[in-house]
Amino acid sequence: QRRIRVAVVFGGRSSEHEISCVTAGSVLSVIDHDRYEVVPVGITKTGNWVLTSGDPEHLRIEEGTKALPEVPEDGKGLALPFDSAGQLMIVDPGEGPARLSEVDVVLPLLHGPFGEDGTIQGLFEMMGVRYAGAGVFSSAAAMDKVFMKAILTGNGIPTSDYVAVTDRAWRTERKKVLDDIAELGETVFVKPARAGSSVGISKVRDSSDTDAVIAAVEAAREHDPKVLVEAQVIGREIECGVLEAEDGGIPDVSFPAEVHVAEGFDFYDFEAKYLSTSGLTIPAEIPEEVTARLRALAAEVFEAMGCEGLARVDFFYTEDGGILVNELNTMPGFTPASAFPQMWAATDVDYATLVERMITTALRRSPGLR
Ligand code: G1L
Repeated sequence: QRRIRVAVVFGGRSSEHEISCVTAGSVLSVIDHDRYEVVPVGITKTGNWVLTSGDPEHLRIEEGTKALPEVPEDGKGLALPFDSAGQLMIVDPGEGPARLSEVDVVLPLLHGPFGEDGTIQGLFEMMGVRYAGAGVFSSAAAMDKVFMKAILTGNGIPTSDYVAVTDRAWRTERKKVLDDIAELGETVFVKPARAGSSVGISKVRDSSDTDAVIAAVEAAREHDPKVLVEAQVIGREIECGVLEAEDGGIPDVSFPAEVHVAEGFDFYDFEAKYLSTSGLTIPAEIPEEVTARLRALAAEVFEAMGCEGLARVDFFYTEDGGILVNELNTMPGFTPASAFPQMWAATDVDYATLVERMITTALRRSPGLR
């Protein structure tokens, strides 16, 4: 009986290449090698797909030098042609052609554009290969803050007031757009609609200051022609981890975490940002009744957005007891120190079990039917 073949795809052209490698190292160190045959597929910083080392020793921060891992450019090159049947092939010059479509399941551990925005998910759909996590539409909708707002509000899920600024509206009806933005209240946040990280975001303290709003919208438009302007919410930042249920029932939701954003820091070093749990309180110190409402709402968000596998839902909890959905992340930080695995650890699901669940829930699907 052959082992289940799992391709772990990591690295990539994004600025988060290194954290993707560290994440792959963590996943590969807990995966059950008796049950799974791992195919480590690296994407180099220049975008080449290579069969690379899956040794966790090569995928961690070097002690002493603190050098970050990356996918080496000189790895065994893999060409990615389509064969005559339209199947994408990985050609390994050393060991003959191997098809990525012949793996049983893919774990895409990639950040940002072409990783968590539905594009690589579309590639896997075309190849007829199962993959962990959200599908094409959910991934794309979660990456686009304007579409996400529409889906949440359409499902009666509370979220902050906002104005979507399309390229066309900005060019042809700017006065109306500026009036709508001023209606949002004094302080607003201006963000590119689609952006993995926090680039292009500005805070405008007086939304009736047209020059300041125009400058902020133009700054966001450097990253995306579509911009989202949100009313400021004053509240505590609380998040929950969600897992697709194993029995097809309501999604499972972890205990919540409170995130304490350290003020006065513009820059975190890599370890502080990704590998430390210091900014988290788990479980969040909030009333039991609030915890129950958050967990129910997190499951609703997961279902409204059509998520699969896993997601992290971020909320604001306001002074007056209100709860608003802030963000949805279909590929949350996933090292053992990240919030998502930490919240599950506090809910009695350990890291190795999480990885196992990502594989088994993905294997249960019929490719093409989502
Ligand atoms: F495959 C899983 F398990 F669904 C999965 C995929 C991706 C879990 C978590 C992530 N997250 C990441 O890959 C990342 C946040 C480290 C991207 Cl750099």
